[in-house]
Amino acid sequence: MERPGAGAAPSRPVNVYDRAAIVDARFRDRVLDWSGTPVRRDPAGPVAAGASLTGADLVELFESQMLSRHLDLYSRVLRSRNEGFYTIGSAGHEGNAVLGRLTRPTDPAFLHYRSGAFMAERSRHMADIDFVLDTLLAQVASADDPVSGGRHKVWGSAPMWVLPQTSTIASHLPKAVGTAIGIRRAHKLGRTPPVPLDSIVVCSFGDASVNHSTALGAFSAAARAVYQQVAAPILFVCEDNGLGISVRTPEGWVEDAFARRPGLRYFTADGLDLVELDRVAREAIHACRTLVRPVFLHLRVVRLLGHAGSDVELEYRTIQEVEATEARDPLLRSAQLVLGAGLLTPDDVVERYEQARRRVEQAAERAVRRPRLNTAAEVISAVAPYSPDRVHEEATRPADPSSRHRVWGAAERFPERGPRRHLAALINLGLHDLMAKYPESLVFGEDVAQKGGVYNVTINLWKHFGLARVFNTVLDEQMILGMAQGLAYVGLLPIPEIQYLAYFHNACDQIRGEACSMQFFSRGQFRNPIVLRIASLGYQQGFGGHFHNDNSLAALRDIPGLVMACPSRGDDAVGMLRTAAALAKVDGRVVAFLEPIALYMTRDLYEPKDGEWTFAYPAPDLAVPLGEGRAYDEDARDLLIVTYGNGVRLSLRAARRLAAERGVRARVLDVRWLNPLPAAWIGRHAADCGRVVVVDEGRRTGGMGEGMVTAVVEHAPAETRIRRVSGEDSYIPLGPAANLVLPSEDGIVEAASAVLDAG
Ligand SMILES: Cc1ncc(C[n+]2csc(CCOP(=O)(O)OP(=O)(O)O)c2C)c(N)n1
Ligand SMILES: [Mg+2]
Repeated sequence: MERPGAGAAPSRPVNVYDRAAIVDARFRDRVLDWSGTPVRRDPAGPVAAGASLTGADLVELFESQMLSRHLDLYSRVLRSRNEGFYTIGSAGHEGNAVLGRLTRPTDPAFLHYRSGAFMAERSRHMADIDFVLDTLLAQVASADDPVSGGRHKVWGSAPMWVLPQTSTIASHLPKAVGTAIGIRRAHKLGRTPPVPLDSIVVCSFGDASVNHSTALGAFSAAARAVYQQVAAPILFVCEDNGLGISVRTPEGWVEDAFARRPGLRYFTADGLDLVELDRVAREAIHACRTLVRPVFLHLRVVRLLGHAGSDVELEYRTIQEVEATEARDPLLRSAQLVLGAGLLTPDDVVERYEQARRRVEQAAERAVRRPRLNTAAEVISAVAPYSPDRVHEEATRPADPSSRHRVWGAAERFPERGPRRHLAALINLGLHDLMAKYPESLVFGEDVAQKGGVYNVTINLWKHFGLARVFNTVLDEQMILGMAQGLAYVGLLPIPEIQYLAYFHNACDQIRGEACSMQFFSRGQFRNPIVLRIASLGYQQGFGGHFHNDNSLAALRDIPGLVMACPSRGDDAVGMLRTAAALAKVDGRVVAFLEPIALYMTRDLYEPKDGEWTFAYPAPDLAVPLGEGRAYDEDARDLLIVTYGNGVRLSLRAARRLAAERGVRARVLDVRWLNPLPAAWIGRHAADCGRVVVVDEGRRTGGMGEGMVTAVVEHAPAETRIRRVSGEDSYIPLGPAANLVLPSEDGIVEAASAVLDAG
């Protein structure tokens, strides 16, 4: 459909759907048509009576706005040439330049995807950064993109403390709150945070995003912190354009939902008017920084050029509405301010606008010639860094004796000199030693402090290390995991606990979408090392039903870069915890440490009171390296049983029966590390024995069994015979029926007989 674009010069026929061309042309036309009388202002003085903004500031802000706009316009050109791959822009939101200017480049920023002008302003502080070229390198997915190395178009920069965000709206809010709390917490613990102590955290998002449960949890946690006298200097910035793609935000909703919310200071400004915005943003930033508490800055903006380049706004908005919105273009408002204050003439403005266009065009032509990612190895190099020697060295480095003495008292009371204990007790002792070794470590979660956790695993930690290091959190798993990421960014070592595996699933995206993707999207420039303990798996004799016996591992297994550890006995757990902490410290890794609840208090293996499932505490210079499993009865060659967690104890019992009933000697492998699986090691043992039973407490579909069978297929001779015993594709029911859907000793013996009898 061709007709003269409304508002564009009639001599210039344009496609009514090409709003970018229309907005672009209208800007120049309106500026050149300007017929006001300037009131000349000294660039060094206020730009209007009573304004906090000077003329010189205004001109620079305006330049940043124009650069951001041209990046949006050119993203469409690159897209049409199939050379650019991202067209979500900042048009209409360019007022956020003010926040880029008024905050410091050391104020950590978690930004909305419409933050081009913010970035342009923040980069003014940085001599070595070419914001325009860097943005274009990201748009064209060049390997030279300084943030993600061509893995995504994100707003991010290590030197400017802008942490790259994923496209999942609202998912960045919990970690932003965690960072805000972490800065002072780190200082309180005697650490030097990587940013000044009076930093604030900037966290921006759209108006539709405020409704997301992830966002609401973060607002709640930040506001609640005020009631606990916990410093949480976070500046929430809601850039309210009234739309979430095509869905309207009801008039007045954001204001009414946040203006009177306890614990949040609310400010609002016309985000199109740099003079008003500068005044209000100064107040909001000042309040946040000096009161050290959360502030909600509500900016009323517009969205121009649709949601993204592919969005045809006219499908859900009338042309009149679109034109009325375009008439409110913030660049036109800034131009009017600049012209009205006599800082530039209309010709100057257009000249600068065209200069910005040329700068973007020239940078784009350079960007498209820069290298792309060419191999899978290059892409994944940022997913899971691993330095085995350094990790092992770190894991086996004991805490200095004086800090151990402080925890345990005399050397005779060091736990390695104590009796054999069950899993829960040994993990508890291991955590004490880890906290002694790493003064920057924190243990937190629901009920972990005075109560010591539901299963006493964290008992007494708070007495030794204080409530600043061992603390109960708000009951929100997304916030616990967000807090972990935020604390990690300021140099702390988070050891959060999730009370049950089912409740990890409740917040999985914080690990899947956020924590584990950070090194990928920042080429390792930002890391969020975390040792995440989760009480897991089944076999509580039907007690508590599914939610306390969750055996679903699929959602963890496929998270790129996530290490999964699952000890079956206390000494292994301690050694694996040491490696988990070392992986976090050395390589910035996220480790999910799955603790089988049913084994926490288990003491016996074969007979009541045999005490064979209690173990001695390993000396502090011992650790279990990543990927190293444990083999029981390595000389056995009749049968191999490959398993983990509760399956280890079941399999050892089944092996004893097989020996007694059939005279068969079975070797049992506890893989210990579920991801990455020690596949070649499994294959080697399978080759030795020729017959394999895989015992997987997880579900038949998506549990660990599929991976363990694949390990045998890929790493053992083709004639190796395999049977699999696994959980059913079901939730675990309450009461004794639980055993019907979980692998049993009988089931293992049966599978073993089948594989042995199969010839
Ligand atoms: C969790 C999640 N759900 C859906 C989407 C798809 N999506 C991307 S942007 C968007 C609308 C966001 O609107 P708003 O927060 O107002 O920001 P705006 O784009 O208007 O600036 C949606 C639904 C997403 N990115 N993340
Ligand atoms: Mg919106």
